[in-house]
Amino acid sequence: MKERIEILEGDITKQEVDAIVNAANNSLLGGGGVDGAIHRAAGPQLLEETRKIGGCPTGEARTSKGYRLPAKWVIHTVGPIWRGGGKNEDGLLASCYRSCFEEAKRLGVRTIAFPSISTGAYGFPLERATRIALSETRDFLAGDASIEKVVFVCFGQEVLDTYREIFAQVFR
Ligand code: AR6
Repeated sequence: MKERIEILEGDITKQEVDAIVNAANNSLLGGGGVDGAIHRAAGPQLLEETRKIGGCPTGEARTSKGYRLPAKWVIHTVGPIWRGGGKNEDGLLASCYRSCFEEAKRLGVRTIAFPSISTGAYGFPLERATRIALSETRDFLAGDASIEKVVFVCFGQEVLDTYREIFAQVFR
């Protein structure tokens, strides 16, 4: 199963995969961070489509086309804002990953790339978020044969180092 996971440093908008995941907000109308980068790279048609979708609750996912991106699909998910850990942040973040995998399966996606959801503007502690990302992925892949590759696109060295370290623990 390990072989179906790739961890790399880079820009998610450049990934040649079937679907990329966006760390969006409840409005789905764009923002900063990876959301801003995805909207810029996809072009204005993405916003036209997400406006029609009309928002997304925290912990869920909604799909649009990728427009000018190499990826065919963008799966928009809304991670929790970190409020100290007592507001079900862990459960909501796990739900984001599960919802994205369900969307991917429904769409027949074989390759999917994730950013580090909630760990930028939303302030979720990086190690804790990474453990959730990788264990949800392990649990999903254990029961699924349709997804061939899951790529974790790490923005910067700290994120890359953290993913490598937690990967070694989760896939021991
Ligand atoms: N490719 C991959 N990862 C990236 C990229 C990129 N091009 N750009 C940034 N990251 P954030 P959040 C990393 O803040 O915490 C937006 O305004 C970034 O370094 O993008 O879920 C939305 O509209 C970090 O590691 O998402 C929401 O309002 C990770 O992506 C809010 O931010 C997530 O950081 C969502 O906050």
